[in-house]
Amino acid sequence: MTDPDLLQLRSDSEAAIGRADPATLESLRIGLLGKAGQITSLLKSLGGMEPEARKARGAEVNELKAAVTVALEARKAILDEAALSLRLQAEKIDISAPARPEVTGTIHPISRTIEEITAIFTAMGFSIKDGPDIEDDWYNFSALNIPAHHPARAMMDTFYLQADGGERPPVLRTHTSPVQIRTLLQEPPPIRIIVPGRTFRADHDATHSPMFHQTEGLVIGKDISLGHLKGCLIDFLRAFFDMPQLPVRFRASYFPFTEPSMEVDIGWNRKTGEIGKGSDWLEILGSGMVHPNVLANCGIDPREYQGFAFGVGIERITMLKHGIADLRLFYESDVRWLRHYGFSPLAPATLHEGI
Ligand code: 2NM
Repeated sequence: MTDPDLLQLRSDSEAAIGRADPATLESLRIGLLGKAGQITSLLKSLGGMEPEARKARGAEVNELKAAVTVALEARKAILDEAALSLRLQAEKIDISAPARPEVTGTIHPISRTIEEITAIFTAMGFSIKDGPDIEDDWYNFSALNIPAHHPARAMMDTFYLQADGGERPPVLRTHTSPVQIRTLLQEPPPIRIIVPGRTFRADHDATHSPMFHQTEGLVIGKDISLGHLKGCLIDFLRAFFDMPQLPVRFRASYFPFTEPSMEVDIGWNRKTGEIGKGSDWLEILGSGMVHPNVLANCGIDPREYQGFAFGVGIERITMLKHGIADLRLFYESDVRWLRHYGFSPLAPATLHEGI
């Protein structure tokens, strides 16, 4: 480059660029290389020149343009780098700072029991199902072989909802069995499910709550026997109470939806409340072979398929396992009670492997 004007422009530009902040840098770029920029105008002026002169002048102006472009890019890189390190500095995390005191919650004992029950049964190959809290009369009673005059349907036991004129009055489910019915209607056997969930009965005292929790189970296949029922429930109870030798007894009983039906008792000491010791028996769950009428109501041929079902009250077995005296405390949301009986969210369920 020989033209002193171009040399001057180059050194002035380079000096200004070298000091520029981001905004100034941009206006310098526009002033030099923008549509009406100085260097752009110089390039445009080449058009009116003689070929010889244009060639020499063009080389000079292009050299100027290249030098200014390099200077602009170099300055931009420096400014970007500075902005980044400023940001990194501002966003720096002091990993040596002491932790803020955390307020950790606890797992409610009901949730914990449901987790444990599902852990045990999923290890045995069961799947988990759920369904609506609001059912209708057919799913909750009729399909389960509970006839119209059965006392379980009485106004006293069941929360009936306003009927919309249809044939089937809506009710809050009194057990989770409607989900078993829905499954029997939807899926071909073999079936192996448990259904944990909320259930409702019009009943309220120290041992009954209008809302409580159940887990019911259902196994259907071509050759499921009472032996399977016994083995399954003995394994479950021994895993749940963490006692490989827990005494378990099956006692004949009656449910409309099973035949034969059996109440299941575990050994305990009535005086001390200790489970697994002593010579007394404590009723813990209900079970039986699914009644042929129930299978037929769901379109399954009872001559081809059979199976067993059972139901356990979550609150009840939670109270027994942890020595909780009053059912009502489960629902009071008293933080002191929850701190005492709740479980750490990080403590793993103890029974994942069954027994
Ligand atoms: C119990 C006791 C015995 C039961 C039966 C059924 C169904 F849908 F398969 F018929 N579900 N649950 C059952 C059987 C429930 O609870 C104490």
